[in-house]
Amino acid sequence: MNDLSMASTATQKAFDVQAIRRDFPILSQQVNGKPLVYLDNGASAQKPRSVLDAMDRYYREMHSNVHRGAHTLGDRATAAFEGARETVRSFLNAGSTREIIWTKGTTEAINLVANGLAPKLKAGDEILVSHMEHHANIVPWQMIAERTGAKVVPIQVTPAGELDLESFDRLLSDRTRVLAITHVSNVLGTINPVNELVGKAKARGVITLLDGAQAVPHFQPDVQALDCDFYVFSSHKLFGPTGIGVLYGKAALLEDMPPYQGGGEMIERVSFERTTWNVLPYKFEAGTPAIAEAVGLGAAVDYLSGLDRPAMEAAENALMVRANQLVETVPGMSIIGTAKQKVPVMSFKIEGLHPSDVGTLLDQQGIAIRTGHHCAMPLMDFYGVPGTARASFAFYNTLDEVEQLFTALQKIQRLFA
Ligand code: C6P
Repeated sequence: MNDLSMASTATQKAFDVQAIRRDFPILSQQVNGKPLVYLDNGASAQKPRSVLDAMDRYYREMHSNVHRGAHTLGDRATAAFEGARETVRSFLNAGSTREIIWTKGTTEAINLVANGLAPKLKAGDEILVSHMEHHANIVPWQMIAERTGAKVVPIQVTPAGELDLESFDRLLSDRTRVLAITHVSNVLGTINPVNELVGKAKARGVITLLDGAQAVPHFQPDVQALDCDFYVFSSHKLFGPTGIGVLYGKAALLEDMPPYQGGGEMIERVSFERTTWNVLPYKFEAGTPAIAEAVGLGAAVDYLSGLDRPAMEAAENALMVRANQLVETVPGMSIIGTAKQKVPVMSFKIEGLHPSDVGTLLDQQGIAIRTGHHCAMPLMDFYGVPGTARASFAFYNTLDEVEQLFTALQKIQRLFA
């Protein structure tokens, strides 16, 4: 073991990853006769017992509809639901729970904002995105562009997978109305310099949206310090349940936007002559919400808050360091995305092997990764590949699992490349 990997082992011990793993029941199973090595956290992360228990307890002891019932269960459900909103507000350091809107996930949150901003857009306006966006932060804007005559303009990336800041400076202009950009790339792991981007955009009066789907599982954003107008993420990547996500938006902008969907809950008063909207955040929450899921997300945030965050980030970094060291042990393997600032996400290809075959062969050894275009086709086109294999790590992964991944890749390369 060299100095770096000894330091990595020490970091993992300090973090006590084995104790953490015991909080995640799903991790202790066998898959295809081998202990599960779950390295598909970027697609969806696993849930700690406290999340499962919170949702179970919610259904056993307090389920009812929220904001409606004149009875005790209704009050309990509402308190749990709104308590989760406060937990998320605090996690993001938003100024008010009025600025925390529940959505189905990142995708719905971006669609909501794109639709809400449509009345502000006209022919000739530009919406700046980047070449490394997930489709969820491209397609909704294209749909709005089609409706309004605005144009979606991509900021270039460099071959290393960093945002090309010269391209950004060149493209940010008087025509730019919206900057919608990912905080962290799901394919490359790149952490974008969002403070700088938002600062420059704001100086020109541009509305800013940050896609935090891949950021929040690794670090805690502060939306007031970022000063972005919107910040969005999904619960299921943040160790919470599926079916719920968050839109943070500055109250003044949200007030100014029309509702996204109509129905119950989002109204103040309905008549056939004139219907008026509810106050924030309910104006954007038509229909019965995902109550148990909100409770589960609140429990996930509480779980994360209980961890030693700096130790967690150091442990994740140690996984990435070790993975990078091992790349040269697999002949023909190369990494796509070598930005200086990265979360532990490793997209790779191996000469002579199709990514989907790599995924299938790893699965036979109990190792779960993701393969394909990762809903980032423009980025695949940029690198001239149909897809990549991607191992995405979470704080509950171990150095031993990194070693297992590479031992398996070496074997696959020897037998099949
Ligand atoms: N990326 C991945 O394997 P939803 O599906 O709404 O929860 O999240 C969409 C989304 C938006 N932005 C980014 C940066 C994302 O990574 C994702 C989801 C998963 O990379 C599934 S495609």
